[in-house]
Amino acid sequence: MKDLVPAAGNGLYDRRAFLRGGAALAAAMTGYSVKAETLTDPVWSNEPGTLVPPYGTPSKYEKGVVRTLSNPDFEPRNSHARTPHHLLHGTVTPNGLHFTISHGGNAEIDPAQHRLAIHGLVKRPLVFTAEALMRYPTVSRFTFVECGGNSAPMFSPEPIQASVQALHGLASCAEWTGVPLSTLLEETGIDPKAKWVIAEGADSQRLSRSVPLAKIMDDAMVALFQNGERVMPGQGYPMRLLLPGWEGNMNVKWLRRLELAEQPAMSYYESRTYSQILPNGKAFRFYFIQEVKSYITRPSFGVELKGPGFYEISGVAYSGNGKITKVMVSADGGKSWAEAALQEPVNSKSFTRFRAPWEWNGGPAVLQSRAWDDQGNVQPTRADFVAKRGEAAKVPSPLAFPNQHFNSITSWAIDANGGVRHVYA
Ligand SMILES: Nc1nc2c(c(=O)[nH]1)N[C@H]1C(S)=C(S)[C@@H](COP(=O)(O)O)O[C@H]1N2
Ligand SMILES: [Mo]
Repeated sequence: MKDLVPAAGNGLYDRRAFLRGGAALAAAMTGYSVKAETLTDPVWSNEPGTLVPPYGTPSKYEKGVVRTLSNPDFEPRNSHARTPHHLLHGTVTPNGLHFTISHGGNAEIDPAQHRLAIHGLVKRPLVFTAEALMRYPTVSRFTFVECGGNSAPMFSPEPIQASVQALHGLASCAEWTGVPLSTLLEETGIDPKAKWVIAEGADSQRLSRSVPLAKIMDDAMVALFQNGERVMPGQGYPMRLLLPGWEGNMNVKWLRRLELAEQPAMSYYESRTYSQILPNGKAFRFYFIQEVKSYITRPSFGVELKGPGFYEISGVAYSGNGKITKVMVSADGGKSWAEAALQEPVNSKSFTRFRAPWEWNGGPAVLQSRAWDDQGNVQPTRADFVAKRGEAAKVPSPLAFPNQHFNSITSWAIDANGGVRHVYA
């Protein structure tokens, strides 16, 4: 096993073991295949298969891979669904498992009736149908959407024993295709007085948020497609505003109106729900960016170890500021760190999959990940984060956020049986 070079304490190997591949990893993996036995034909090899449906769904054996719902009885109120990160892999969230927050339920929109108006401080106000938008040049890009309230359970003074889905399930990543807003605003023309764009949805909430014009011109799009198919009802069918890397709430779904204005609207969601009241009584408004974050998805709570030996530690990292440049992984609660391998391509403002080779010796271990982005940001340690932003039970600092924009480290403690507990380390 000479190619397996230790990179940090408690069994972490150099990530280049994955690149060297072959011999070293094969040696480390010995013993994980099933025992040699006579291979027989199972029943499915002797019968015709089932018919191919027009729209495919996952295997019936994957029934457990579903979102968790905040409103399982479908009462007439808001409704949230969380992505099962611990049961997924790679970097793309399947459409049926994309997290969803719909404050007034999903609007059911007939695309032929839907209109998007662009007006206010423009030279020519315009109204578009979905069909008209399809005639414009489109762009595709991967990006994550994350609710500002994602990871809120991490503010608890005691670590909550729950899966990555429960802790961090309000973030997902997809390939979005649509029309850049800069294209549409070139056509409407922009009055030089315009500084903000107020976006409004067609749902019963008429959710509206104010977005700086500079962001709209930079990389905002009216998204029409999600992972190749039309945007899902829960993601805003037939069209949504997509603001890569910015707070989920601003990505207005069922988008029907964009008004260019000199001032922000101070709408309900920007001045109340998604404004944090600080201990000094002031509101922290317009917290736009979802900052650099990462978490290990396997092993994790509910994804346990089956005996000592070799494991791939794996998780997702992302930053609303740009690309992930580095992820470090620890197996000893942050005493020592090894650099993880990043799966190419690493896309800006997108999920990035990281992996680290690890040999569990059966003893105590605390697994952590920590991410860096290309704008020089680093994911804060829990101690730093709590000192700056507070923790529900502690006397908070003047910058304390009661329950939003948590981006510190998640720690998984492995017990002697391979069980995984959520700890603060
Ligand atoms: N019109 C409208 N847009 C909306 C919402 C909504 O309820 N109505 N929810 C917002 C919130 S709080 C978030 S976090 C994101 C979630 O996007 P998703 O449901 O597509 O994951 O959509 C935002 N856009
Ligand atoms: Mo949200």
